[in-house]
Amino acid sequence: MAFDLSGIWEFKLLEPGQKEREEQAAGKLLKNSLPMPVPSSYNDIYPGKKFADHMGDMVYQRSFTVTETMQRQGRLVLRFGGVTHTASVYLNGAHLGCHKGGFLPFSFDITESAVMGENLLTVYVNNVTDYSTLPCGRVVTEQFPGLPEQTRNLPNFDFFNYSGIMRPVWLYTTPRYYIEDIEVYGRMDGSFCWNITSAGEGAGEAEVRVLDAEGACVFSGSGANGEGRVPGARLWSTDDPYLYRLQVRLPGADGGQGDEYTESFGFREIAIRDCRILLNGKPVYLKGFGKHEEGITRGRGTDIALMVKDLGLLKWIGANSFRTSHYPNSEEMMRLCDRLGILVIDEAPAVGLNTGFTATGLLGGNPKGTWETLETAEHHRTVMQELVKRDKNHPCVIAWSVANEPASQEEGAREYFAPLMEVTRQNDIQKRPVTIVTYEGSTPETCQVAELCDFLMLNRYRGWYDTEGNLEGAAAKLKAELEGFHRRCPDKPVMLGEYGADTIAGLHDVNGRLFSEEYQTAFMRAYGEVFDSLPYITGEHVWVFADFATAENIKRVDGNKKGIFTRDRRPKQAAYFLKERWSRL
Ligand code: GCB
Repeated sequence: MAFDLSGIWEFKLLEPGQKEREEQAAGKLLKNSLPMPVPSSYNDIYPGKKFADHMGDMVYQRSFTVTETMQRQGRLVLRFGGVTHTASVYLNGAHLGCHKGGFLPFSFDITESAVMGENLLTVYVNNVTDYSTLPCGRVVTEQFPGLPEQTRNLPNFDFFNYSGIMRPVWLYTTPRYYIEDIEVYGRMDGSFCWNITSAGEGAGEAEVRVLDAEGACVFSGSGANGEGRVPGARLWSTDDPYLYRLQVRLPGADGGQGDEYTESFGFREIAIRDCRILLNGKPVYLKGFGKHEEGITRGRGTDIALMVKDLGLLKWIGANSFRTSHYPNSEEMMRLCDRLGILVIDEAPAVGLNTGFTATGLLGGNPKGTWETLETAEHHRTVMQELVKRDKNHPCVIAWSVANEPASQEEGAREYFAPLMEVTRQNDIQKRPVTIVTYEGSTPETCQVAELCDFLMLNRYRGWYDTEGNLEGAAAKLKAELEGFHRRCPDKPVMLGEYGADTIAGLHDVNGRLFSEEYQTAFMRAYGEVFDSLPYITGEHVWVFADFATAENIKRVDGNKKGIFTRDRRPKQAAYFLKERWSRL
């Protein structure tokens, strides 16, 4: 049985130090609370800058009912899809545990702590980003004449620090002997392997069946792990995203109720050969975007209508892929991409790992060496494990991105990333390609991590942050850099992870100047011509799918405007250029 705890929860922002006092009363009803939708980012729900930009703790609360029927099932589990960035969870005043990392799921077995009847769930959330969190940020204290000290949390990244209970919360039951995890990998020749982790009181063997899309059984076997074959398996691809389902049944202990779970998967292989990414043995050229998971009102809160719409627009424009920049997207999104045949580069929330810059680019960074300063290594390792664990079975996931734009040119970058690349590969039975998305400061001469990557994903803004307005010069610079990386890593595919220009929808200019729709189109054309002239370029991801909210700063007019679509998903002129280009490629 599963119960969706989405809905209106009680909510309150907390002042520094207040959480510690309030936690003593985690079993009591909140006083002076506001209604708050879950899932949603809390920030844009009520007016007030203090509210939206609140730094620190907040508390969410709701109750739910446990019935005798639910208790009879065996176990009760509470599952959170994502709470940004840390959560501390209480049930009926008892502490269940904490989770750090805002974009990956976690759960608690509440069989013992839940009571029959009404239960009170209280969740303390903290949204601070610093040098120990992913993404990274900085807490700065400032003094102004005659005023008390002010503290602000500056993001080290260029997107609004939306937070709260942003993904669905579920209450579900399992029997006492239950399926904890399923891993399944289908290959091109119709062979597949499975690994089932069971837990709890029981010892029976799992029964395994593979069902095709019509529900016909095409394989049956048994055991916690094994190998099978589906003769003539229909491959999963972008044109024909055919999904099979692995149905797992675990017998009940002592004749009791058994557990059952059905996991979708596809038969498909990803490989890299001769500067190409191969899908089912054939080169695939990646066309698409870096994409934020966000929109008006609910921020980064799960919005299934927006997800379906976005993927519809992605198909409309002729794209076949996107990167979940700069954090894992929701599970609902991954399932949709499986179903629609969209290729995903699945990125960890590791952005801002560079003490030399801040998102505003104005306040100056911390001049100390990044890799001596950051305290993220252990957490980053856990995040990579959690990410692969969550997304391992999705055929849509073709690669992992361990970080976006770290200080990869600084001494210490190789030592920081080598074990993370290793742990990612070790945890993935599919051995998907792994990359680190790098920035302009990390050149063919200075980059410390290129050799660690299976393919190179480069973010470049020639013609925007430098050489602005001069697309001829920008293209020449871009080409020289790409050639430099190819000389350094002649066997690795190279793709653009980001390139783009801020564009105000509706601003037209006969001379195609900066910020106009004409400039964005010309920018895309100039970059496209460079890619077309270099045979080892294996993909182009434009920055960015749609305009999005950022922290307030004078480089951003109401957010980042590099979208090919506006924030309300209307196409800018460049969308038609890309649609035409991508339909040809
Ligand atoms: C980047 C970042 C991305 C920014 C983008 C920009 O390099 O990876 O997060 O939003 O540039 O528009 O400046």
